[in-house]
Amino acid sequence: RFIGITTAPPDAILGLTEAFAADTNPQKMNLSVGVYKDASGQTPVLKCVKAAEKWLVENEKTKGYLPIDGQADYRRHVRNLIFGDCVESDRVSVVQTPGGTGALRVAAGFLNSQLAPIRVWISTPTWANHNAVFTSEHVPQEAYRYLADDKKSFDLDGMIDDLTNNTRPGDAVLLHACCHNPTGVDPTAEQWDQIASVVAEKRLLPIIDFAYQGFGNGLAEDTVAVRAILKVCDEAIVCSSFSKNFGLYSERVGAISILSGDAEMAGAVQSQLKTLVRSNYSNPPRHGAAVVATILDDADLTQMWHDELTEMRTRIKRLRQQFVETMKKTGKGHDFGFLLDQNGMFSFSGLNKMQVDELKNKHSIYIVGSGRINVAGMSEDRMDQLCAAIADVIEN
Ligand code: PLP
Ligand code: TYF
Repeated sequence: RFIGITTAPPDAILGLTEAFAADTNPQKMNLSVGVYKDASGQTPVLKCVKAAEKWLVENEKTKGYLPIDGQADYRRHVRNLIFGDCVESDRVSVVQTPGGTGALRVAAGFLNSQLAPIRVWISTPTWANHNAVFTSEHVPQEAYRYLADDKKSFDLDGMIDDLTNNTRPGDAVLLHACCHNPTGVDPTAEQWDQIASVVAEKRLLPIIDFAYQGFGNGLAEDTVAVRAILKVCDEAIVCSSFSKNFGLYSERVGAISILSGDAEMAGAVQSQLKTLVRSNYSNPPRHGAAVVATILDDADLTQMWHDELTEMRTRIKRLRQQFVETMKKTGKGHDFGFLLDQNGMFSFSGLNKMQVDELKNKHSIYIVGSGRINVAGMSEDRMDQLCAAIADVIEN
């Protein structure tokens, strides 16, 4: 019966970590998957998380099932983090999901079950899993221009042109709220206003992927895209992930929030989201969301989180700076100054597939095939080694 089953290709990003693990070179470096590392090369458990977990161990009363749509406290905190006072809270349906991927999958299911036929417009390039998630829910996809031909800057005119002239009213558009994956290239506040007005004019349904809140310019600052959209649209979907900003990657903490025109519609939407969840994973995991809610319920722990998030964000910015300076010092006129305008964990290096392969095969340095580097995985101590290797593959 299983005889005709062929082997599926590995995930383009997570597959590299398998290859990295098998590499015996002690000098190896993994700058592929988007995981933050501190100065000692560890992906630490945040102190605020440890404190919340300690409290939970002593005070948690049950491991019984959560409601289908998740823990109420957590959902309230998510609504505040994303929307603040921008909208009436009874117009927002929030459902706790297993990570941001779970949120995207529920969003895709919602499009398929409630809004079909509907197409979704996705940036070129994007996180590869975006296409996979919408394909799984049979949502047809189209591509809008995003990265300019120089591979360094934002193609505002191309994006506006595609959304204005190529979409049909009623289509959905997937937007990266900040820290665009894989390019690190984000629109400015003014550009977001321009994008939002096209979205509203064409009656597109915005789906905002919010996986890096706090990694760009700050928790509140990074809501710039959400605020621009809310000013002009009365319906929107936001898919949040707390994998990066709480360092809770493996605990699978996320949420889908859907803004509706009024409270009655929001109630109907919430009920449909619960139907989708029930036949999928039934109800979400408790622990990660309980940690987030415990932190956000407590002023001291919240302050500790803000400080730790700021430390991660500023460390990444410092690493960008150090990388650019060290590349310059390799002496061959390598100017990576464009990295300083980019946000978040990732940057497009401009390295081609051959150079990426050589970096792996000759230097045991792993970056994604597209040339995407996880800046958050660099280390001060090994910056010379990294830059010498990159200079070597560029010059060959
Ligand atoms: N969306 C983007 C753009 C991402 O980079 C990621 C990656 O982690 C996710 C969503 C999903 O995050 P999670 O690990 O919470 O599923
Ligand atoms: O882009 C990244 O590296 C992160 C982590 O299938 C990730 O978003 C990568 C691939 C994947 C799931 C998560």
